[in-house]
Amino acid sequence: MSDPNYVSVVLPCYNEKGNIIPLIDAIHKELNFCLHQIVVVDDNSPDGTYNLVCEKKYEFVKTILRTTDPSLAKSIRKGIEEADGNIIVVMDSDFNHQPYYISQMVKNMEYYDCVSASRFLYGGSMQSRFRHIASWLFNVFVRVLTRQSITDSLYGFFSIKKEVLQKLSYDKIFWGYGDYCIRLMYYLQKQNRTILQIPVVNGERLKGEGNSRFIKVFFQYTIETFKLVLFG
Ligand SMILES: Nc1nc2c(ncn2[C@@H]2O[C@H](COP(=O)(O)OP(=O)(O)OP(=O)(O)O)[C@@H](O)[C@H]2O)c(=O)[nH]1
Ligand SMILES: [Mg+2]
Repeated sequence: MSDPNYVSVVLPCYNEKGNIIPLIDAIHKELNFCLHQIVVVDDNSPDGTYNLVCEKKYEFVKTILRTTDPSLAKSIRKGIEEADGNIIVVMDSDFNHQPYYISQMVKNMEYYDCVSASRFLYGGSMQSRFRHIASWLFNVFVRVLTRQSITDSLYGFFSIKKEVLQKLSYDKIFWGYGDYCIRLMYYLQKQNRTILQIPVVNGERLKGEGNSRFIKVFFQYTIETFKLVLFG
């Protein structure tokens, strides 16, 4: 804990057996300039993701198996709580969030409380035109409603100081799916935290199937954004 650059990368995963090992290796390589740890939080994936990671016996990987109450956001919370680092990186486990960006995120933590990846800054992008436009529009909606300025509150790829996270109420943020990120960015901006946004290109999922709940989650995210603004 005393090293100012001890980075914990939290990887929530569900059925990512084809992605998790190449991702761990890529992150380990990317962070070779600093002390780091990877925290894998698996929601009891039927495809054996958890055992696959355990079998590797990486000394820099902490593995957490959740067996009740599956939830992306609750997995991330668990990973944060179990992380030993003072800088936390949160990212997906399927290469949609590219490991290439982690080092510039971590290096900028010297100057900022949080570094947030954005697909909607000049230089950022996403392959699917439909998802790109829908996510952009939704982010505009969030900005108008909250009167805040982060350009991508949905992406869920960021680094943050643990001490900054600890000043927030985890119970108010970490539940549900990707909507936790809207709440996290909202409360960080309310506390006037310094946030650097960096443009990122969304990566291709390496293996397996992602979730196809795109329309459904947007409906849920809309309700959650209204609740956030109305009731804090
Ligand atoms: N622990 C945990 N992880 C989850 C859960 N659902 C999804 N994940 C992980 O969260 C990340 C994002 O989920 P995806 O299914 O890739 O969602 P997506 O990126 O919108 O979908 P694709 O574009 O199709 O990849 C991935 O790393 C998943 O493995 C869950 O219920 N629990
Ligand atoms: Mg994905």
